[in-house]
Amino acid sequence: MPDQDFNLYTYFQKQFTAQFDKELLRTSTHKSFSYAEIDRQSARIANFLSATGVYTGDRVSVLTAKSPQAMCVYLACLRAGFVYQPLNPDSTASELAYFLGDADPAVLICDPALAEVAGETRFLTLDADGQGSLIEESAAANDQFPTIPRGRDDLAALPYSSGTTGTPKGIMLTHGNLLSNTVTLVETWGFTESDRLLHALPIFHVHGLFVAIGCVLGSGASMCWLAAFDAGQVCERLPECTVMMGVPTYYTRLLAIPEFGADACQDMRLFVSGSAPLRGATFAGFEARTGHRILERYGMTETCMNTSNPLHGTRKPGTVGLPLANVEIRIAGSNDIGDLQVRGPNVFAGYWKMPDKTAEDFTDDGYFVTGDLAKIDEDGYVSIVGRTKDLVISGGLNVYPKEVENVIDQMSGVRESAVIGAPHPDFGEAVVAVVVPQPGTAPGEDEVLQAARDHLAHYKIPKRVVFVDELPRNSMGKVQKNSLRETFQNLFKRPRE
Ligand code: MLC
Ligand code: AMP
Repeated sequence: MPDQDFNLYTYFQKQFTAQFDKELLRTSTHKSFSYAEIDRQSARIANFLSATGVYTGDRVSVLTAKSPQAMCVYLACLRAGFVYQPLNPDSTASELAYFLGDADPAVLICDPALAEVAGETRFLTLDADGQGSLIEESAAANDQFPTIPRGRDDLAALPYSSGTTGTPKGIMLTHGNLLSNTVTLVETWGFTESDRLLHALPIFHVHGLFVAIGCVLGSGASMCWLAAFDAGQVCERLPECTVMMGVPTYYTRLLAIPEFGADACQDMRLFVSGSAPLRGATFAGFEARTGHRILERYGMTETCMNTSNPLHGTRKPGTVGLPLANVEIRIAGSNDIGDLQVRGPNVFAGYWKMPDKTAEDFTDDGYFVTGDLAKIDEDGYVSIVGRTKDLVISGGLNVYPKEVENVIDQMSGVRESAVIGAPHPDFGEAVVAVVVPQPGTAPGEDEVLQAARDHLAHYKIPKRVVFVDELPRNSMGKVQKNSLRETFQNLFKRPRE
C-alpha cells in the first residue's frame, strides 16, 4: 500500500461526491448520465474484469467508438489499477496487431466489427451505442468498488505514438503524471462545478481523454458530449456550455460557418486550443467574430500539458504561453531558438519495454527532449517555431513520415519517396507524398493511395501524391525536406480568412 494515494480516480471522487446526483454528461441524443450512474457503471466493469482474471498492473486495450460507456472503461481501469491502452478504431489490422502484441493486454474491449483483430487475446465487445458483451456480462456485478490506492509511479495508461523510425512506442503514463497535470489544469483554467465543457474530441488521445475529462471530473463540472466533432452540432450546443477544447481545425471549421458568432457563445468563458499550432489568422478571426481570445496551450502525449497562455492576463497569439506550475522548461543550446526540453511531475516514466530509446530521449539531468524547436520571449512566453523530429500534424493527429515512406518504398515501380507536410486550410498541415518512380514501371497516384490505405489509418493517407525525377539532397546525401516543403507550400490553396 503506497504512503500516499495518487490514484487519479480517488481525486475525482473527492471532487464529485458532494454532487453525486448531478448530471455529468448529456449526449447528442440528449441521453443524460449522472455522476452516480457513471460511478456505478465503472464500478461494475472494474468488479467484473477483476473477477474474470484481470489483475492490477495488467493492460486493458480499448478499441471502441466514443461513448459514455467507453469512458466508464477508462474510469474502471483507473479504479482497479489496470493500465489503460487507448486505441484509434481507424487503425489498420497490421497497426493494431503491433499495438496488441507489444502491450500484451489481459483483455481487449472492442467494437464488435473489429473483433477479428483480437487474435489470441481475450476480448469483450462494446459498440458505438454503449452495448455489447462487456455491458451484458458486467450487468450483475456489484456497483460499488473501493478504488485501489496507487503510488506516484504506478502506471495508469499506455498510449502509443509512432516515431521518427516508424516503430510505435508505448508511452508509460503514471497516476502521478495524470494527477499532477489534472490538478494543475483545473487550477490554471479556473474550472468549477458550474462549468459545462463542450466535449467533441476523440477519447483515444491525451487531449480528449486526460485534459478534457480530467478538468471536468476534477472540478465536478459537466459535459455536452458529442461522439465526434461536427461544426453544425457544436454551434447548436455551444449556448449551453461555458468552455470548449479543440484542435485548431475545430476553430477554422467553426469560422467557416457564416452564422457562427457571439450569439452562440453567450455563456462561454473559455476556448482552449492545442495539439497543433493555431494560426494567427484563426486567432484573430475568432476574436473578431466572437470577442473571445482563444487560449493556446502546448503539450505532448509523453508530457501531458507543459505550457499555457494565462486565464487572466495577456494571451499572446503565436505563443503557447508560460510554463505550468511545477513544469520546468528550457531551450537547449546557445541560440535563441533551440530544442525545447521539459522536466517535472508531468513527464512520463519512459517507453514501454524500450529502455535504450528512453535513455536517448532524456538528458543526464532528467529533462525530456521534446523534438520541438522553441524560443522564449522577454516575458517568459514560449513559442513553438518548428520541429527537429520529422513529423506532420494533420488536424491534430500525428503522422510520422517514415511510416508512410516505408509503405510507398516497398511498392514495385517506386525508387524512393519522401513524405512531408504542406500547409492546408482545414487540417493545418496535410500529408503529401513526393515519389520518385522507377523508370518504365511507375505506379499511378491511385495505386500509391491504395497501398497506403491497405497499411495505414485513414488520417495518414497522403492528401496528394506528386511524382518527381529525383529528391533534393545535401552534400551528405540526406533528403532535404525543407526544400520540398518550400516547393510544395502552395499545393493546397488557403481560402481567405
Ligand atoms: C480524418 N481524416 C483526416 C483527419 N481526420 N485526415 C487528415 N487529418 C485528420 N486529422 C480523414 C478521414 O478519414 C477522411 O478520409 C478524410 O480525412 C476527410 O475526413 P473529415 O470528414 O474531414 O474528417 P473528420 O472526421 O471531420 O475529422 C477531422 C477532425 C478529426 C479534425 C475533426 O481528425 C479530429 O477530431 N481531430 C482531433 C485529433 C485529436 O484529438 N488530437 C489530439 C492528440 S493529443 P477518407 O479517406 O475517408 O476520405 C496531442 C497532445 C496535445 O496532440 O497537446 O493535445
Ligand atoms: P502528440 O505526440 O500527439 O502528443 O503530439 C505532440 C506534439 O504536438 C508536440 O510535440 C508538438 O509538436 C505538437 N503540439 C501540441 N500542442 C501544440 C501547440 N499549441 N502548438 C504547436 N505544436 C503543438
